[in-house]
Amino acid sequence: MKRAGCLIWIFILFFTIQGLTEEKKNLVPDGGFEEVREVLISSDQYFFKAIESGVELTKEGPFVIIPSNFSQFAGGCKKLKVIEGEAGKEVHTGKRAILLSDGSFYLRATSDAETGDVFIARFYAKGKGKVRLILHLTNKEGKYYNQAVPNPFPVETDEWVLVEQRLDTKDKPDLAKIWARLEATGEVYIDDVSLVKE
Ligand SMILES: [Ca+2]
Repeated sequence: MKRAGCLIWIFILFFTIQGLTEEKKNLVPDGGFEEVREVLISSDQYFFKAIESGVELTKEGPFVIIPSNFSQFAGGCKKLKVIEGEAGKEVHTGKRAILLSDGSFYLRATSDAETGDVFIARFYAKGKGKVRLILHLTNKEGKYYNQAVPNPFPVETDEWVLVEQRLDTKDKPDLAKIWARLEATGEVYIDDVSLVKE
């Protein structure tokens, strides 16, 4: 009996370790956009200025609703809206997704990296436009020096489709860190973003 119990524990341990090594960490926190940040517009210079410059955000009274994994805009942006709705319809899973239109923003998604690392971005999209996930690359001196940019993925559908993009850094010498941003032209709904190091 004692031996059988021991064997069971060995099996449990074996499969747990195997599970841990197979599951790769999603570098994007809250990739499903389920958590939001309510920002009081009048007391926040950053979003106050964004609205003044014409960015459309989701407003609720004196607040704007920002995805919790938002870091900063990258250049201009027409719309970044938090969408609420039914899974499989307005949103892919959960209760929320985003709508990104003619713009780009950085996610709170960074990682140490070295030249030759391959990153796989996966997310669901629908709408009409083009979408992609781009990596901002920082060298060993901590300076921005290049980007890993996949071809934009064309979206023209009311159904959620899986977008998968491979970002190879073999031709980017001196790489030390990556930082991810989403970019859309047209109007693209996005949900369930994951970025893993292959
Ligand atoms: Ca979601």
